[in-house]
Amino acid sequence: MIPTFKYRLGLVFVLCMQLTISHAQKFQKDSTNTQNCVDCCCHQDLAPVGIMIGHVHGKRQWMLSYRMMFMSMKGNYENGKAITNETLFNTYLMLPKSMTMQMHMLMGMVGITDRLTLMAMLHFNHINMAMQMPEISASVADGHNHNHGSGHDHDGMHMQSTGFGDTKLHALYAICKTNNHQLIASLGASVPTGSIAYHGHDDMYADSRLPYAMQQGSGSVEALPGITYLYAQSKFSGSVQALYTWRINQNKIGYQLGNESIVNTWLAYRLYNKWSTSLRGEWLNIAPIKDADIGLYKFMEPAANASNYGGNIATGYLGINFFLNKQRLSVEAGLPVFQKWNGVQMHRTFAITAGWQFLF
Ligand SMILES: [Cu+2]
Repeated sequence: MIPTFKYRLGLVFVLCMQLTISHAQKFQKDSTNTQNCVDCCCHQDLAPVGIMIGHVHGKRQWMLSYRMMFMSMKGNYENGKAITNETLFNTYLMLPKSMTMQMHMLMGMVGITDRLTLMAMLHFNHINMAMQMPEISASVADGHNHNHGSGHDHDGMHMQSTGFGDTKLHALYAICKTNNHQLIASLGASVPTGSIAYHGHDDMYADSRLPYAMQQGSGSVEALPGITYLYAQSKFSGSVQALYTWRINQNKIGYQLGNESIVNTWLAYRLYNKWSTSLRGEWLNIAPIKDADIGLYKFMEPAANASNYGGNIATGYLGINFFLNKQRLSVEAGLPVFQKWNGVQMHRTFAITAGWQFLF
């Protein structure tokens, strides 16, 4: 199953690239002059706010943006099927109840030339996971006592981490750029500024690192190649995009988060002068974790087990943009339409991103 799936993944990637290139080549002929895109894509950027790489700038054109993303997860599933707590407590000491993730992203963008744009992005995250224990362990002194004093109210147990995530730097180059079309090759690097050594508090992982999902960074240097095709006119806009996160090295704790592939496609339409709306489909594949954090007891809870990571999710999004001179306010909400994760994991329930963007 796995090689076939990877083969299909590769095929989609190549097809996507081929399609965008051939489509863009058709219009390359029109691009006798590479005009600034002031009036077609940047100034009136119809792209949904969840899209991080969407366009290149004209020379010396700056952009500053802030985004806040909220994501929630719930329930326990094994390879896509719901699984009862009773079954899971045979293997794990604790179980997650729900998880929320809040990400704040600050981004700066500048056109170096009419074709080359540089971009930097800072992340600040707050991750929270609510936990549950089997009913009995509050009253019975069981065999696997793990740093718990007795008499805690386990209902309110949770773990959380807050801090800066990894910093991403991107170079975007327009292979083709006309009034209406952009074909952008992008290459980014992720600098591992986010902590991978967050410890727990109180009675949750008090003397140990929190599990992988609770850490702020990957700890690895990442290469972020991508290709984006953008069609933009004043009333209508659309895009196809393929992005990859290649985690190059094992981090200093001794594991390596899985590589990620994203295929994005969106359409946007201007409703009135100041409003636009968008529809987006996103497919995300995350590869499993390589090796493990040996400081974690893997039967503590599913997130502490490195084999419970990675999988696939397809998400549908609906977005709104509001334009005010050179500023843009946006919201985009997403619901998963399909998800299947490796091992035991929670399912994503919804995601919402709000953002402000300023062009100068
Ligand atoms: Cu921009």
